[in-house]
Amino acid sequence: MYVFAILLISLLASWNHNNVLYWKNFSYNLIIIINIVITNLIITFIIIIIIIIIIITTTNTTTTTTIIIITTSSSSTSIFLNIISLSIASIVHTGAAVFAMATFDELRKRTKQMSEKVAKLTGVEESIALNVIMYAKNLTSPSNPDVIDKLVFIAQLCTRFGMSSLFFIDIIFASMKGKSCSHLKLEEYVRMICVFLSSDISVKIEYVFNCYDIHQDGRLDQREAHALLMSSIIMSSDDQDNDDQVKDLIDIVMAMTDINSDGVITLEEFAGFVQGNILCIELLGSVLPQQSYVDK
Ligand SMILES: [Ca+2]
Repeated sequence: MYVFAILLISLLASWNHNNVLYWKNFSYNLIIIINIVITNLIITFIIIIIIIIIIITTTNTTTTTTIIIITTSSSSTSIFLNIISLSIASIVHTGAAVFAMATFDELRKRTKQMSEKVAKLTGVEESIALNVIMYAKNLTSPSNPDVIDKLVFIAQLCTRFGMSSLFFIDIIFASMKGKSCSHLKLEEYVRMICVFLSSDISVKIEYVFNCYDIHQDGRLDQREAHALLMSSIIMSSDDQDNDDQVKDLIDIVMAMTDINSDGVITLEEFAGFVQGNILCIELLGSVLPQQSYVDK
């Protein structure tokens, strides 16, 4: 009964799962069951031998009967306990494996969904997105596998992508994580790297615009342009001189991009300008890595 019960549980666990690990689990349980059967056959054989020896060597009928009863009952108890313990071990193993496989399947499904989503958003191939996910997973901590720590993010952008301005790394981080979230999700980090790898210029334009949009209100105003330009230009020792230079630059930028002259730059205006002047994509500061770092 136990043997069939375990076989049935293992078979049910393996059913509908075209997964080699499920079948490994099933074969593992089969080995346990064969082990139970062989062990108990050997024990039964030994008991029969002992009983035959006792019958042959003992003349006293009462003593013989008593020894047979004691031997048989203790051996039966031992066999019974043996079956029970191995059965429980097998059932627990099957349950744990089924749970682990379910988690494994769920993880694989989530990774696949993420790679599909990111590939669609950034225009990179799904296999590239998948590789980036695998790379990014190495950067997370086991206690928080869906989050990229800010210090890791800074270190990655500095060492892996050759960015040196903490101000710009900070606005990239803020832009990728979004206003409402306190931490950067793995998916957002993956999306950022896929933007770096993407050859779709409109994806890059939207990314740059969102980084520049410090207030995250969908438009660039003169305060944002001022903050960005102050951090990008090489400063002279005279503060008044710097401020005048930045104001002049803002005037130039606004004249080029603010088509309806309402004092703010929308994504459409920014995209319209950059599409015609692709080298000016980072006109307010560097938020994309140099191509040599992306090609590595
Ligand atoms: Ca405008």
